[in-house]
Formats: sequence, C-alpha cells, structure tokens
Amino acid sequence: MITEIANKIYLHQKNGLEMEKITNHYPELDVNNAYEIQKLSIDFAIKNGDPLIGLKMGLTSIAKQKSVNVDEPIYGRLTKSMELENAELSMEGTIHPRVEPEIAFVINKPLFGNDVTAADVWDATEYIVPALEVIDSRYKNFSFTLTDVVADNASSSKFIMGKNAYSPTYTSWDKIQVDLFKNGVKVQSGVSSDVLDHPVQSVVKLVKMLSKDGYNLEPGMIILTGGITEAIHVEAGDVVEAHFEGLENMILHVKK
Ligand code: OOG
Ligand code: MG
Repeated sequence: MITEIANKIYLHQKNGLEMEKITNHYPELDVNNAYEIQKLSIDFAIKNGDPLIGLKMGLTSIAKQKSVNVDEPIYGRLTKSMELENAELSMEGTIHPRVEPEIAFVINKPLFGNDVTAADVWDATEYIVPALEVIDSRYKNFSFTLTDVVADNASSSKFIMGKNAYSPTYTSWDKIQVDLFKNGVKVQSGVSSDVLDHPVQSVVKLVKMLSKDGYNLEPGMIILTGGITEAIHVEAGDVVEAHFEGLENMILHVKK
C-alpha cells in the first residue's frame, strides 16, 4: 500500500496534477508512514534520473504554520529538477504555486546524529545564500493534514538560490529583514529569526529529524531552512521580488 501511494504521489508531482488527500482514502496512515511514502516517491524520481541534491525544512515559522493549519516543522527532499537556473518560473506543470523567501545553507561535511549542535552546523557550512522556494501542494485547495503534506514531500516544487555565496560569518543570520513584493507592491515582511529563532536551528532540527529516520546530510547538499513569511500565490505575468536586507535581492518572473 505504501509503495502504491508513493508511486501515485510521484506521478502527480512529476505531472503537476492535483489529487485528493491521501488521508481521505487511508485515514489510518500516520506521520511515520508519510515519511516512508515521501522517501519512496523521491526514490522513484532518483531512479528516473533526478538526483537528490538537498533537503528542506518547512513550517519553521509561526506565519507559515498558521497559514496551513499545521503546527509543527516538517522536512522534505530536494532533487535536481526542482532547482531553477534562471529567475523564471513556468506555470506549465504547476497547480497553484506559491512563493516564499528563505535562507539556504550549503554544507561541506556530513551532518548526522541526535546530539548535533549549532556549532557543528556552522563548522560544516560552506556558504549561505538567500533563496526563493516555490511550493505547490498536490492537494486540492492547498489543504492537507500533517500526514498528507509530509507524504507530498512538504509541497516541494521548485526553488532558486541566490548567486552570491556569503560566508557564515558575513552577518548575523537571525537579523535579516525580508520584504516580499508582488508586482511592485509589498505584500509580506518578516525577519529571519522568525525561523525557529535562527535559521541555523532549522538545520539542527533537520539533522535530528533525519537521524531519527536513519538518514543524514551529505557534503554538497543544499538546505532550505523554511519560509520566513507566508507564501504568496502567483500566476502568469507576476513578478516577485524579495529584498533580503544587507544581501542580494531575489527576483522571479512567472511565465505562462
Ligand atoms: C508546506 C511546506 C512549507 C515552508 O518553508 O514552510 C514550506 C506548505 O506550506 O505547503 O516549505
Ligand atoms: Mg519552504
């Protein structure tokens, strides 16, 4: 049953097709089952030539938790086809995409274990960049339970990394003010401490959650630490700009 659900989710993710919540059909599934489903569905992607390049945390800020009515952090997996190489998002193959500003870490050492500390994460950090994530729940109306959203790889769809790599000592990474603009109008604001008090704590939490499930972070991996503000709905023609104070600005053009 788990394999069957994973295969279905994989196909809906690949083809950008919406679906009913899996808990409608299988109310007995729990969040551990959901992480197994997530792992298997991404294994299908990997087998089809789309390698794993990182992980993401989600629902690490109160703004994000409130907006989807799930009150605990989750993780998801990032594959190569999710990374946008230029500042363009095509609506083709998406369902109801939303964009959110994040801080991303890139690591150069393995990170594992339940006793990992922020100092370990800093020691393993190659660089940090601002990023935009595009989330696109496969569930109708972007509505789900914790179990559903975990199985659907934490709504992962696309992401774009900033072009300037900042050193971990460049600034105070919990004091980045972020303003999000849609077509020139400011629609969201937040500060990076909204992410578990400090984005580094999001990586710590991720490593602990992975360790519980028997996985770790490998050198070279990208880690998205979670939306700083609520995600904003976009459609073709929109231009989204995120101003990360003291860092580069990120821009995304939404095309048909
Ligand atoms: C779940 C994914 C959340 C984040 O950064 O909080 C996420 C969702 O909101 O659909 O990526
Ligand atoms: Mg996110």
